[in-house]
Amino acid sequence: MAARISLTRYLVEQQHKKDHIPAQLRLLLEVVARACKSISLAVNKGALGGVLGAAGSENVQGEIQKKLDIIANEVLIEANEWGGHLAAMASEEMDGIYVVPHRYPKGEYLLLFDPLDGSSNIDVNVSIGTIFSVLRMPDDDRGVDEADFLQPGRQQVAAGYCVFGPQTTLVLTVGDGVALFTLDREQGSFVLTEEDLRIPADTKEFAANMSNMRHWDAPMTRYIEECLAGKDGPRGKDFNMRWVGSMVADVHRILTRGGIFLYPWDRREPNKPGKLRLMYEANPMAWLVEQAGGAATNGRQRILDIPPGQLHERVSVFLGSKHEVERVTSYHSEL
Ligand code: P6P
Repeated sequence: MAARISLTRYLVEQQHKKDHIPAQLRLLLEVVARACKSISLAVNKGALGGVLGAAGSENVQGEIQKKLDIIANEVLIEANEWGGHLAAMASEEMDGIYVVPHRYPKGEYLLLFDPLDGSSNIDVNVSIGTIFSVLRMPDDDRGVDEADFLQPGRQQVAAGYCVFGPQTTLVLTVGDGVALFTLDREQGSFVLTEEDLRIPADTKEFAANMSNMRHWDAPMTRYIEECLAGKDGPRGKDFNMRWVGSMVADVHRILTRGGIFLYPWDRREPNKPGKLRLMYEANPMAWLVEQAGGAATNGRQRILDIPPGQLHERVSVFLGSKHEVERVTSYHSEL
């Protein structure tokens, strides 16, 4: 049996390979992975840990916070604030940025996260996860503020997610492909189980919340109707549909076997470009997908090129198998 490569060894080897990961970034990623292990333990306790149900508060998005949303957010803050690798953090669960307190050393990185994506699935034991994105602090000495976070996704230096499902898996890119690690609970460490995930350019599987169909605009409706028409329709093949309601679970399936994930603008809230958040959901997932040979757009442009206007802004998301993303994007440009 091949030697089991731990996350630590993988990161050290990436660090030595063309000096690809500075030591501070390696430390950051190991700390985030350790925090994900702690979150996984809390998630796995479920009702036995008293962590299910609502927390009795709302987040900046106006969404009901679950107890585990807050627990996961606190775990990530406490794990990362003292190490000297970060200047600040931003989270779906916090209105403003969290600047590393003066009592701790500051580093050159910014960490953004959705601490527990898919919260609506927590109480029904369906896969959920943590999504994270790492940016570098701009080179200036004016201190850190929200504006430092507003960098396009192509500026990321690392991105990943952890799925808390039948296995606990960590998926990570530092710009050299996409690696998959599976948590070995006996060892208590993440072990490399796939070192170069690739998304097939074609697929027969789409992920969309079909209950929103009557609210979609024409390009999205056209794309889905053609899929539904199957082999007798313009696509000449039958499609399957999957929708977990957790972006991490749907994206993990796509990174593992291909597919296209679609969460478009819809007319229920016409002033919002979409439901998903650019900075800590779409950007990290878009980079992972591109690093695995897929594509990610907002229907008009590459997600990673979108200049952020605000920390919690939303975006339409079409990501996955390259040829399918190109097709649905071309339908938008025909408008
Ligand atoms: P809907 C979870 O709340 C989330 O942000 C993503 O993880 C998921 O893909 C999407 O929303 C599900 O949205 O409208 O189907 O509940």
